[in-house]
Amino acid sequence: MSEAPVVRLEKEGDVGVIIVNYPPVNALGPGVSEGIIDCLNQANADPSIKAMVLMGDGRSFIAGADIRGFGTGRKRLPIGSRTYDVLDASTKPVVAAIHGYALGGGLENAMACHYRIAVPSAKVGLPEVLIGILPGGGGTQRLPRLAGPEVALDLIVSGRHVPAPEAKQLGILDEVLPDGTDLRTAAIAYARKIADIRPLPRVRDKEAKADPAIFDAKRKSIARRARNQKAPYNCIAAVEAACTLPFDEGIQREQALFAELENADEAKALRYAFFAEREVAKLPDLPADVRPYDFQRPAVIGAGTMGGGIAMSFADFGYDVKIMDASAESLNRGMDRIRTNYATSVKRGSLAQDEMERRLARIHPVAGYDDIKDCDVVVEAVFERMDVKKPVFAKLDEVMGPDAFLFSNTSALDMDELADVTKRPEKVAGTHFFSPANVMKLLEVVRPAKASPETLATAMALGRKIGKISAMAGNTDGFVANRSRAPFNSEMVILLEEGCLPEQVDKVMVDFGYPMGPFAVGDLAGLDIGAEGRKRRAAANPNYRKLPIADKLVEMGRYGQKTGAGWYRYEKGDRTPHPDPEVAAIIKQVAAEMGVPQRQFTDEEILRRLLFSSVNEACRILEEGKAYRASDVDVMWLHGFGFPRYRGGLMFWADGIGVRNVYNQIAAWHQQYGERWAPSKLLRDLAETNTPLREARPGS
Ligand code: T1G
Repeated sequence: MSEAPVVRLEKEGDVGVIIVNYPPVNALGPGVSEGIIDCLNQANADPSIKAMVLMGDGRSFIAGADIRGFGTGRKRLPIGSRTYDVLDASTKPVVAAIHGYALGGGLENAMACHYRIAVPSAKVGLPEVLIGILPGGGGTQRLPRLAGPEVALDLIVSGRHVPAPEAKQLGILDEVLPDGTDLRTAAIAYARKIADIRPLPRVRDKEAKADPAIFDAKRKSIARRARNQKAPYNCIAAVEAACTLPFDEGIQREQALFAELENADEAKALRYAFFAEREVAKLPDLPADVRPYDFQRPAVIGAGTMGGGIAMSFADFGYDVKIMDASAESLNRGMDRIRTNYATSVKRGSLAQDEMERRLARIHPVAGYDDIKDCDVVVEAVFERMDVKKPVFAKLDEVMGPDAFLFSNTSALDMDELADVTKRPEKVAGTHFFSPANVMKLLEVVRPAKASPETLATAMALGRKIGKISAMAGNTDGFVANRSRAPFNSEMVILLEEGCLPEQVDKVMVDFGYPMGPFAVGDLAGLDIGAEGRKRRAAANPNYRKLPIADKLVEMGRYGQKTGAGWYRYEKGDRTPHPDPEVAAIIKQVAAEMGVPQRQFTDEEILRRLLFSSVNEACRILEEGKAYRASDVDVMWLHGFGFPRYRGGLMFWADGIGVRNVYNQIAAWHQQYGERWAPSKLLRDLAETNTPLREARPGS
């Protein structure tokens, strides 16, 4: 049986309904644009049709160009013969009827239509900048004409999705239908209503006028966030062209600016990140029919920084959540911290006061275990020590219903050991949130050996349901994210022994694209926290490479921001890190005691010493089968450690240098520094076959 056409024309009396059917999101895949053009031409040639509707089958209007086609050299329709041009030339009105998403080329097609209507739940946007390009289907020329240059700059440079009601207010939509209206019926009625209106209202015939100063102002306003990137600036230039050039010349300018981006490293990295974030949700070794349990009543144990942030995550996504702590006093402290966090967001303007109240009302502080026994999922977030977590799990096992899932927020503790405290190990998994838990998107799901497929699927789904990106990790010390990061944390201190200063290393990493340097981050998190972990590892492993400089600072009580001094010193009430000559002296003294020869470092060597050490460890993790994919490691680094997204991720970035170059450098440092730089077997094998890191397979 021939496949259903990706685009079809259905006649409803004097209205032609053009329907796109290219699951799952009606991207403009092969044949879709051509299909739309054919149907438009057919309907325009049919005298019995007075008006048309363009809409999508399934869950969405059109979600944009087929991103998989970029960088493949796939032939595109020439300017003048694209859907947008055929819509412009249409002799009959076309109504875009939007549900789900109209994004990128989807919204561009809608803006080339004469009218746009949508259901209230629809979202529209031009998110191309998020994959390192710009709207290449006339969006940079039509949106300024439809909604004004300022709105166009906001939407095109941010890439944000706009809910239908707001899009109506901005002038992008002509109508938002009442809740529950049948879109197709309403669109046909709308088409009949406007069928005879002439001249046809074409967006290209409008004018976009702007104060030229807004473009430089926009460039200044994005400077920090858009560091090392080109796409945001090309977006601004394209919108500027809409306000300074006739439409067709503006289209040519848009194409030229688009062509500069499509095959640039930035776009390749951002496309990779887009698909990596979708791959990470796939659990290849779980039965295909496993379904996550649709939990409804979460509870959080522990109202500290992490527990409070986790409770906020549930409340932010509409869940009523119970939270408890060991004492009423610590519970109240936790609730105060939650209120303060929300109030800060309200003050910053990122959260409305009434929304804050609604979210707060969903967080229910409760006195004890008896108050949570009806919950169906519990996230334990007590102090990061086994002797504290074990009694909590034993108690939960005793109190909670037999079907309740028990998850632990731990960053490194053995989940098998914790699961074995219960009589329901199949219901136990790790859910490692990153601090601050209500902000950081990564949720690392740790799989104990006895966890059931349903438990793992439920933990992964829990992350998605509260706005996180869930990534699966094997139960190994530090799991995947922190274990792959650990060598970076050591190497950065060892560099100091050899002659670097914290501010030099931090500058290298900020210039690379991190929002903050690793030493400044250490001061923020607290140097005493890291010291605990180092002590535990040194006790467990006599060969553990100690970090005397870091230990010295902690011995001196220099914990970072919380003590006014750490790697940097801080003025009272100010979080700005200031290089501290006392730290330089400590470094010099400890290095001299260790007898480490001092030398100068190039920025590139500092960068590679830190990141290659983690690439090597990530290869070990993959070798051991503790992560599914190299791209999963990249997703963790993007969303757990702030790795700059426009570089794709740790492994993607290393591939840009070349797996052989990475291996050879690590092998050389192995000769120079000894075992900590021993190349992993997987890395050696990949180098021998010149196979990109991101094609590495677990256990290979
Ligand atoms: N191209 C190809 N595949 C896509 C796709 C796209 N545009 N959008 C989604 N997919 C796949 C995705 O990989 C996943 O595949 C499945 O669809 C479900 O996606 C000319 C040049 C629409 C908000 O940037 O933002 O138009 O994993 O899991 O959470 O100027 O998908 O199942 O195999 O994300 O419901 C502009 C990108 C393109 C939109 C739905 N458009 N997509 O989210 O589902 S450039 C975009 C999204 C462009 C023009 C320019 C989201 C979504 P698989 P999902 P979702």
